[in-house]
Amino acid sequence: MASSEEEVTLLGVVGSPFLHRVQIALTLKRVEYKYVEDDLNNKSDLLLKYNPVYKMIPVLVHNEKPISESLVILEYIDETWKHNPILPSDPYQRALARFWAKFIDDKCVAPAWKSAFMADEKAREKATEELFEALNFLENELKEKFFGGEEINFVDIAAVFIPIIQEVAEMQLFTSEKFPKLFKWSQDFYNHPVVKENMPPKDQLFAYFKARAQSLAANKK
Ligand SMILES: N[C@@H](CCC(=O)N[C@@H](CS)C(=O)NCC(=O)O)C(=O)O
Repeated sequence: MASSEEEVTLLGVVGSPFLHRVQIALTLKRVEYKYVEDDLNNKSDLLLKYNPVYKMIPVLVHNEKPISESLVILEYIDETWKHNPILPSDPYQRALARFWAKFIDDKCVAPAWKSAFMADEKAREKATEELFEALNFLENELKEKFFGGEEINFVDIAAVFIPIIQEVAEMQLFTSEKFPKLFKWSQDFYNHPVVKENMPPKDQLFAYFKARAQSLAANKK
């Protein structure tokens, strides 16, 4: 638990998988925090002040000190509130967890988004090809119920956008025939009580993705 002298504030936009990563970690650690919803079409002064470099949510503000970038925030949370660890204690296993979380950001996030929401069919097919190539690695990495073993860890939390997009996209990202282990993981992870507690209702998730897709398409014109 965060002590009563600690002030923890989280800036976000409900529906953003990057925000939900941080919320899942805070819930796992049972850290109480104040949530502040931002508006990406009209960013708050607070967001611009706390993340002037990327101007992106999520931002965690701990006792007035801002931290940005969801994976960096997860590591900060794990080092600050040490109970219920989300990174393994063994240095090699920690390095591997960081490797796969970075791989998810570098190789899976953009193709998954494009494969689910791009209007152009050719671009969508290309993205799906890239995504499947990347997901194949994750499928082979899944040896137990979760990437973290019997409990969810850093890599599971990083991969939260997979079940989210499976949930909201008209066409699922992939089937159980294509990636059986990942498919089961996606369902188990989404139904984990801590994850469930932090997931907005489907219509709210859907509204977020629809608005983001429209705003990204408008910015490209
Ligand atoms: N690498 C960042 C990505 C965060 C991100 O993409 N945030 C989006 C919302 S999902 C955002 O704030 N976008 C603001 C903008 O595009 O202007 C992280 O892991 O925190």
